[in-house]
Amino acid sequence: MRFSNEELLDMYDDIVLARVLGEKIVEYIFSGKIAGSIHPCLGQEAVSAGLIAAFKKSGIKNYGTGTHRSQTVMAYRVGLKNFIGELLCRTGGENGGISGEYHLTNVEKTMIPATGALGGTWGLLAGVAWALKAGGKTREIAFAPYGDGAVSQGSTYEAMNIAALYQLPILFFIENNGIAMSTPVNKQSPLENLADRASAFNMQGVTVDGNDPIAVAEAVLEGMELAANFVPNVVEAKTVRWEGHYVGDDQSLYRDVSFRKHLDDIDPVLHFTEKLKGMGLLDEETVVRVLAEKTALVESTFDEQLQFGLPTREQALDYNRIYSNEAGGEL
Ligand SMILES: Cc1ncc(C[n+]2csc(CCOP(=O)(O)OP(=O)(O)O)c2C)c(N)n1
Repeated sequence: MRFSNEELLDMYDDIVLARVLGEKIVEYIFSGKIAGSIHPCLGQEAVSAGLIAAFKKSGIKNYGTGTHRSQTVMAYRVGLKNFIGELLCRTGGENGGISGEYHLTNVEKTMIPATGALGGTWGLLAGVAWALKAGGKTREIAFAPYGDGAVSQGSTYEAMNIAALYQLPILFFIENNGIAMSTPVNKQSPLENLADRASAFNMQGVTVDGNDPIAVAEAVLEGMELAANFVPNVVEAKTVRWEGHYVGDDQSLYRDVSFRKHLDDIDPVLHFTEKLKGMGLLDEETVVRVLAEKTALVESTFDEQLQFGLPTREQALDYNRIYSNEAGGEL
């Protein structure tokens, strides 16, 4: 195993943070603290924890985003406070409340925004990878994530083709949660593993258990190392979406929800907790403490960010903050 005991405990911190953040987001949407629609990450926490562990360990700078369910990855890139501020569209957020969750941007912090129309982000990140290579950067890569539905957009194949042809430093990551809105994977693709599409571009494609943060972290570490050596590749992590597509979506209208009676069987947080207990790294006291700490952190950060106001009309419409103005002069 590549991860030290300390790193595994850090991974545990992140998987618990992902669970707490996911649960609080659902709770706060229903209580009206958060306005708008968010895609809950519940059930997919091992993916976020594994990604963050790989990012921390690799020593490779990666530009990108998270999928619209990996809120903890976005928070990792810009900081929890700045992420939650943006989620609440408050002026204390990373972009002063004008980007919201999905368009969070700070290139210095490696946070590249995702496109609202699915399919664009991989192309955009292939462009980032091109710029890194053209700029002579070493050990800097683009990290391009998508869900199982989004990877079937035609533009993703253009991005994979260009990446493979020009040997760009990019890792394409598929967070396969088994369903895209209401369409299960087996109704969208004839493939058992979506990473197999990589072979059409002469790239390596690896599929791992997305409910196991260590498996995700190991595969992503290897994928990042390849990308840093100008070998673009694909990693797919298979997991399960527990909730509706967005908070408030009644998934029983399109999906057999009987699996929810047996969530313990597939709960990534529970399984990782048991694993670390079995290794003698965790005891019940630490489990209780970490949960309490993460809950207090997330709650206090929401409370703090709620003290900030919403952007004014002038701030929201300030084109100089929305568009790059590298050409100089005021727009
Ligand atoms: C081009 C385009 N079509 C449709 C949508 C609406 N939409 C937003 S998320 C989503 C489902 C994406 O599924 P998947 O990629 O599997 O991610 P998941 O939501 O399961 O995490 C859809 C269809 C969109 N944003 N862009």
